[in-house]
Amino acid sequence: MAFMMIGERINGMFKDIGEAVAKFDPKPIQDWAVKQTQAGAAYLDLNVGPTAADRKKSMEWMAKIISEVSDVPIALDSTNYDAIEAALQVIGKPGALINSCPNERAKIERVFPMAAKYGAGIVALTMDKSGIPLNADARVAHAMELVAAADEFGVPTDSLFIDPLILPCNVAQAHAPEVLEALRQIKTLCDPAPHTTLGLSNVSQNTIDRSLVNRTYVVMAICAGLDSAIIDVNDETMVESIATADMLLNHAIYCDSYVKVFRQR
Ligand code: THG
Repeated sequence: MAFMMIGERINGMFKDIGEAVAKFDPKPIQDWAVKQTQAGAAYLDLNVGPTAADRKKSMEWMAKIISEVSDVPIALDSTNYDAIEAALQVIGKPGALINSCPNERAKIERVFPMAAKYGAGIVALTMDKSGIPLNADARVAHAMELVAAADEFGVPTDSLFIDPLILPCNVAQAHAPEVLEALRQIKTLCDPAPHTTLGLSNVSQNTIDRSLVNRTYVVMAICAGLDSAIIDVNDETMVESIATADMLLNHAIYCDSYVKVFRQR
């Protein structure tokens, strides 16, 4: 399985996007959609950010203007499921991702049937109301229940992306190896295994060389079974590291231009 990059940049936590959402100015959002598409993103994450006045209206509008400039499917990143459903209706075709759903029954009952109805994938988080566990075993136990829920609601395993949730290494360093172990075990839960994903840039928040921390961890995670991640797709050194890890694991056929081939997929 070739690695899938999910572009992280259309997120209201970035100042330019937050301002564009507030003013309904399409330009910065469409520019980042094109730039990330050209860099090889398989999905574009879309998060209206913490300051959006009307999350439903903002999400619908963003999905519409992004689909005007890019054919890459959208990962709808919100805790507001009515906003996600409105955007799924605007998108009007299968293949989007719902980002995300924790292992909580009421949320599973809202999200999983919606995914089945619209032909969307689900990013499912290994956490519940009590938060994110430290130990790999507890993360895997959540993953197992989420895999069972997908089966229950008719969501194909191929549409399920389990996110074992990486945290910033400067404040939660012990989580990094537990996430790697969880990734290894999640890939053995069922056959075919669910996809795996991470919000990779979380790991490097407030560190001095973010790119170095990101690209080192992503290579370790790919070796453990990570097959997609929400990342800075415009970080060339990271994309090169991902392409090389993928090739060395024999997920992609070697040719001299393998980095270029990876970006063009
Ligand atoms: N799992 C899932 N979805 C997620 C996350 C996750 N979505 C959001 C996030 N985590 C992944 N996306 C980002 C996007 C940006 C940053 C981190 C993760 C980031 N932003 C800069 C910062 O906070 O320092 C903003 C800098 C700026 O303002 O310019 O690091 O884990 N399923």
